[in-house]
Amino acid sequence: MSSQYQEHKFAKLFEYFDTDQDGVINQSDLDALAQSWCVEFSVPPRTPEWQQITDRVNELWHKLVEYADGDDQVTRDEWVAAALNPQFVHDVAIPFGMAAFDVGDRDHDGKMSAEEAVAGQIAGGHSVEESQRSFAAIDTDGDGFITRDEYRRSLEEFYTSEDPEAAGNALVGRF
Ligand SMILES: [Ca+2]
Ligand SMILES: [Ca+2]
Ligand SMILES: [Ca+2]
Repeated sequence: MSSQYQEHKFAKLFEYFDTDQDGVINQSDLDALAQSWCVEFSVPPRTPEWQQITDRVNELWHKLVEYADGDDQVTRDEWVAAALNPQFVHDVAIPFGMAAFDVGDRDHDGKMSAEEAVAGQIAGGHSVEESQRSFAAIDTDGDGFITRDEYRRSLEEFYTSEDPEAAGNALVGRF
């Protein structure tokens, strides 16, 4: 079952992964994504953190290929089908989202401050306004930090909720 709303939402995330915007995700798109994270967060090449980011992104790529038709590119339809698959969401998408959270948690205190979150979102191509809006939605208890639990819940909502007002659906901004 899928709704047009969910397909729109996943299509927006597809654009994020398709870094060269040629309409398919290749390994080179994800390499470029890892690279842009490292630049944004000033992670020097060949450090343990750099290795971790590279490994997680490679893992995402191999899993995506497994869930798609196994060739060396993932189309928008293949991506949307994967995102609608609860097993993919549980085994691949949520762990990857949590790895991204840990990269963005620059001071490693297990929480995302507004400053950390907005930096990460701008790296993802969002405007400051969009980023602040999604921060406020995901920080459900309004204490000024997004905890790992709040983030995990918002990821789960993002992949499963068809309610445009659900906090998790603020993750990719407006669409
Ligand atoms: Ca591409
Ligand atoms: Ca932090
Ligand atoms: Ca909070």
